[in-house]
Amino acid sequence: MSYRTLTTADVDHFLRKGYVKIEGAFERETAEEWTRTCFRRLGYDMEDKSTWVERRIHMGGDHYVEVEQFAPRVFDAMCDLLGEERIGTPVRWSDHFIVNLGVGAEEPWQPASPSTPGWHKDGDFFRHFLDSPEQGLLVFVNWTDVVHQGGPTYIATDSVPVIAKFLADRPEGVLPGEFNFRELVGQCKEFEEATGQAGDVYLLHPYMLHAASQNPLRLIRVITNPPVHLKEPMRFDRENPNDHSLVEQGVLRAFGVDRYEFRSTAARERVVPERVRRQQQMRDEELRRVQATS
Ligand SMILES: O=C(O)CCC(=O)C(=O)O
Ligand SMILES: [Fe+2]
Repeated sequence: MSYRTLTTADVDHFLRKGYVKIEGAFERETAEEWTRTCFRRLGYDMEDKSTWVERRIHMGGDHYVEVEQFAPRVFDAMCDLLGEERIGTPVRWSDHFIVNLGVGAEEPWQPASPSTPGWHKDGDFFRHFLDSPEQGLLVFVNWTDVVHQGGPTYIATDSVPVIAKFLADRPEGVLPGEFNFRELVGQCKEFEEATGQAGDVYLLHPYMLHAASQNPLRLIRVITNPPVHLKEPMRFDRENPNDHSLVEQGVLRAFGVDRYEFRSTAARERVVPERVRRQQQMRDEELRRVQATS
């Protein structure tokens, strides 16, 4: 198998640990520009913590870039993981920033463990099946440096087999609110911190369990998590097992087989999360603020 950008070691790491990290995917200056815009939108001063009203902010957004132009190596890696012809278009990133300015700074710092609050699999907008096309990859884009004790997202790097088995046992699908994430992460033993520099990008298996972490250093931590979606549901029973994408192979590996037949027994379903309504409201407030200062 030949890949555009991933090395054999990257592929092996993705299959074992469920993610690859692409370092220096875009310029630090660009990341800094986006972060400055983020703060202007919030109405916060980057240099003055007393202006940071909220510690954790999930912003809406309306500025989009094409990943193929913005971060070509990441686009190539996405193609390596999924197959270019299977990726839903457009493949874009936006300024839907997820900001951590000091979550849990007053409490004693806790390393990643099953008792970390907030473990989840992304995808609050659809009924989840083993083969769901809505989330082909989980992505973390670093717009700032992200360091230990500065709010790196915690990841459970042995969660892919746990989620694979959970979803395989539920052909009727699982609504976002129906996962028992505490019980699921309780089966995991390997935890890492998704640290990195501004301009680094993580591409993760869509089943990867992850959780926000504390930021006792009160550093500015800005990321986005734009999903990549697929044109068609995943398949685990392709005629030629070599045609399975690396994401599909990650699932097959969990079952210890070359092929697996999955048939959903309920219709795919979209869910409108409360988050979307909240983000629209926040966006309206930002626009008022930005207009008032320009
Ligand atoms: O803020 C973080 O570190 C994680 C955020 C996250 O996972 C999410 O918003 O889905
Ligand atoms: Fe998430």
